[in-house]
This record gives sequence, C-alpha cells and structure tokens, in this order.
Amino acid sequence: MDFEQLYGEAEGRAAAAESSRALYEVKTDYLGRTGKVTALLKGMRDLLAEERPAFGKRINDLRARLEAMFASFEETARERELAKKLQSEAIDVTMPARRHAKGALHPITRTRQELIDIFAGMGFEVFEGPEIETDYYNFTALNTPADHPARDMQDTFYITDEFLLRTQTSAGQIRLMEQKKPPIKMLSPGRVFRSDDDATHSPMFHQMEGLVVDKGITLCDLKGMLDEFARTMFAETAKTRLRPSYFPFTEPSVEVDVSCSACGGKGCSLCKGTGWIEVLGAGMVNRRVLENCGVDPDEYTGFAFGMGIERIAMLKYGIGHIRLFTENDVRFLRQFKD
Ligand code: 2NM
Repeated sequence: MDFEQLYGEAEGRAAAAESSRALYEVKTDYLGRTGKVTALLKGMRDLLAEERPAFGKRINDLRARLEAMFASFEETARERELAKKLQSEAIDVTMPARRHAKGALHPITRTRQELIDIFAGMGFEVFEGPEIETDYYNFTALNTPADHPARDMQDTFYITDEFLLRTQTSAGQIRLMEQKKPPIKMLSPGRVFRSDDDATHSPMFHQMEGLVVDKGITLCDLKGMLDEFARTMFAETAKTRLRPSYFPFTEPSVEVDVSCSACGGKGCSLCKGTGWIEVLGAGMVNRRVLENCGVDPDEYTGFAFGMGIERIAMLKYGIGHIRLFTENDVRFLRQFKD
C-alpha cells in the first residue's frame, strides 16, 4: 500500500466533505477502530520481526499527518457552520416592534397608593391587620358598647358569635397599639365589610385609617395634618373644616370637610351649593381606647382618622356610582390610563 496515495485520497475526501458530520465519517474511515490505518497496524502481524519497527514508525507518522490534516479541516468546517448559523439567526434590530397593549391600575389601587404616598411622606408606617377579626378587636376594644347600633347584625357580617368580617381597619390598629409603645404613627389601608348597599355604599369597600399617639398630641396637630393632606390630594388652595360629630372610639369626634375643588368653594352641583365636601371622620382617641391597649391616657394622647378610599376616588375623579369599581367594565377602567 502506497502511504502517499492513501494520504492524498484521505485529503481529497476531507476537502470534499460538506459538513462536520461528513468530515467525521471520512476521519472514522481512516482513523477509526475499523479504519484503514488501524488495518495497516493489524497487518504488521504478517511482517518479519526486523521489519516491524520501521514500518510501525511510518504508520505512526502517517497517522500524525492525517490527524493534523483532519483537525485543520474540522476547524474550517466549524467556522463555516458558525458563520452560517449566525447569519440565519441574525435579528434586524431596526424592524419596528410589535405593539403591546398596556393596562392601567384600578382607580382604587391608584387612589390607595396616592394616599399611602402622602401619609408616608409625613412619616406614617403602613400596617395591615386581618380581614377576619374578633368581636373584641372590632368593637369592644374600640369602646363600642354591646348596645351600640354599629354592632347590629344588620350592619356587621358575623361568622360566629366571636368572629366577624371587620367593619373598620382600626381593629388592626388596636392590635398594634397593644404591642408597640408610643410614639405611634400608623396608616391602615384595607378592605372592610358592612351590610350596606346603594349608589354610594357597597358591602365591601376600602378604608384608610390613620393613628398618631405620643405625648402632647392635640386636635391642632390633627387639623394641621388634614390641611396638608387636602392640599396634596385635592388642590393647592384646599382648606379643611371640622364639624362636631360622634364616634365611640374618639372624644371629641369630628367630621372633616374639604373645600370643593370643582368650584373652589363658591358652590356647585358637586358640593350641592355648600362649597364644602365631607371627606372623612376623625377625633382624639378616646381615653378608654388607650386604656384598653395598655397606654396611659394621662401620659399620652392621640388623634385618629378614617376615610373610605372609594369615596375619595369618587370625589377626585367625579365617579357617580360605587358599583363602577367592581363591574370591571373596560370602558370605565380605560379612563384611568396615565
Ligand atoms: C374614624 C373616625 C375616627 C379611628 C380610631 C382608631 C383607633 F384605633 F385609634 F381607635 N383608628 N381609627 C377613627 C377615628 C376612625 O373613621 C371614620
């Protein structure tokens, strides 16, 4: 067998191979376990002992040359295939992108976030209590006596004699006040439940209650904070007005009106000609509520406030019916894209 002829033939076939795979087959044909070079080695058995070393060396040289030759063709094939793959997978970055439909935050989520941002800016911490509460945290601790109308089965969704769906987020504030010593400055957003249903009331709605307890807190602190809130939430020129009211958990208690941002206080259909809109309830925390939480009312005082997020959103965006928030009509929801 002429080694040069064998090498030439292998090189010719390797050059003609169109892929790494085809090249591998050619290589196996020469250097594989049953290949032509391996066959030459096996043929050495028929040689005379003194001829074997020289012949063996020639085969090894041939094998080394073949291996180098195949390696070089393999390298070229790999480069060629990579270039082809890169070309076929190339992305035209100048092509216009497909349009993505963008959603919008629900107006309640948005209003809730806006309120949290305003109060967080004043140093309030957010605390969310459980939606299923006990009669104690929802009523008793909040100085709501057993014969109070708010306890009536008609207003509250009771689960058992002891458990109920909270009617106000202040239930959770009591839990925190029991655990944490003043100073306290917390904000409690969340769902509340009341058996109530008309254009402005829904059996589930969202509340945002705030509580501040420290030494020397007065109604003036409440009024100042409310003015700041009204200016940020409604209008730079907004003012607040306090009217006497009653809540079992505060004494004194107040209703808070904000000057109508639609007419600037002159009187319009939104404020029904009064120039004022009722926005929230508030007051100085009743000393009996502080006592119930282990806070000494002779050392500490506090103010608290509560508002319906739906009500705030309805005022801010001019929404006429509370049910619009839960109907999920996209024509309504789309209007809140920013
Ligand atoms: C309101 C009105 C007045 C209130 C009271 C408390 C607590 F936990 F300190 F007792 N939290 N929120 C409160 C006071 C809520 O909502 C109309």
